[in-house]
Amino acid sequence: MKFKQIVQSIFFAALLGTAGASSANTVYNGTVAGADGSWGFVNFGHSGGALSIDAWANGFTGGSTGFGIDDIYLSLFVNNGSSHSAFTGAFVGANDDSWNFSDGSTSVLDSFLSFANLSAGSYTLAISHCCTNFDYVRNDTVSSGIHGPYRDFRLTFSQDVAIEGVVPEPQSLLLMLTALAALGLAVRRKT
Ligand SMILES: [Ca+2]
Ligand SMILES: [Ca+2]
Repeated sequence: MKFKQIVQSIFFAALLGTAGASSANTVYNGTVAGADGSWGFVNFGHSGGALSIDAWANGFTGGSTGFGIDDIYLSLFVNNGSSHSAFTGAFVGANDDSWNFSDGSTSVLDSFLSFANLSAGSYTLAISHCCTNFDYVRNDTVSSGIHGPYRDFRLTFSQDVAIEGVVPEPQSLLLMLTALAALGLAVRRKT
C-alpha cells in the first residue's frame, strides 16, 4: 500500500469511527433574525447514512428570544453554495407537522424529517412558518411567513452532524490524533 493510500484509509476509518461512535446526536438551538418574513438557514455536513431532523419550536422557551416559532416548517436541500436569493440546491424533503414528541415537542405543529439513507455531503435546512416551502420560492426575499416575536427553534439531529462554523468535537480530534499516531508507528516499522 502506498503512503497516500494508507493516509486516505486511516482518515476514512477515523471519519467512520466518528460517525459510528456517535450514538449521541447534535442539538442546535437557533433563532430566525431580521424583519417579519425572514428565513432561517442552517447549513450542516452529514457523513452519510440514516438521519432524522426533529424540530421543537411551538412553545419552545429555551431560545434566545424565549418565543418558539408557533408552526414551523422545514425544507431540506443539498447545499451547493448558491445564493439564498437565487437558490439552486437540489430539494431533498420537507415537513410541516408531525406526531413526534421524543425531543420535547408538545405540539403536532412541530416538523420532523427522516431519511433512511442520506448521502454524505453538505446540506441547507430552510426554516419557515407553515406552509412556506423554500423549494417553491428559492428566494429569501419572498416571505417565509415568520412574523412577530415567535422566532426560536431547536433541531435534534439523530446523529452527529457538523453545523457550519463549529470546530471538531474533542472526541473527533482524539480519533484523528490516534489515527496519526498509528500511521507514524506503521511507517516506522516499515523502515
Ligand atoms: Ca419535535
Ligand atoms: Ca408545522
